[in-house]
Amino acid sequence: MPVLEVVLGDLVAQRVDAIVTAANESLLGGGGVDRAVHAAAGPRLAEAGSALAPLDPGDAVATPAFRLDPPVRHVIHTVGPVWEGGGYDEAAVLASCYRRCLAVADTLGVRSLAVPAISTGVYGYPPAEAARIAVSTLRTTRTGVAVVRLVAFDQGNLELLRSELLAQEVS
Ligand code: AR6
Repeated sequence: MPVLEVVLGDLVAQRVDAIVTAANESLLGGGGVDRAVHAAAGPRLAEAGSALAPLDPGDAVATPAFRLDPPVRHVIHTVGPVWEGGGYDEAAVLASCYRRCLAVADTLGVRSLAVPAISTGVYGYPPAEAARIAVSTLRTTRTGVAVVRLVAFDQGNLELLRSELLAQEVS
């Protein structure tokens, strides 16, 4: 089980072995965090991603990190669920994203991984519920990844993730 950390900041600035991007099925890049990751990694990221597309919601795949600064060596692309009210298995798909990211990270020998709050931007997932799923899934999944850093991009997500971490640690 990994140690979980929560920080406020830019995913692309994290000094870890691999970062997770919240992609769409084309893996060609898009808005939000995916835009920042593709901008930093350069155009070969979209080339490598599109060769692996389409990627189903809930799944994850890895590419090299291209122009991202070391120590980041891999980008793990995952496709979160689009929030449609909660009746379309969104929670299971979101949990699957986090589990699959860890499984892919394991195949690469990744020890430190930074993840954004998948689906809480363009895809509209309610952030409190998304934070609960992120923390509960990551803290209970068996993995060789030693540290997972949850990167919040705004104060609201930071507080939600922190309180989930506290609540679930004592439960
Ligand atoms: N670092 C960390 N977190 C960030 C950053 C950043 N640089 N930028 C945004 N966030 P989103 P989604 C946060 O929309 O909801 C794209 O077009 C953001 O505040 O990036 O899964 C893809 O190509 C939010 O909390 O991803 C897909 O089409 C979180 O990252 C679609 O958006 C996720 O927001 C995926 O939507």
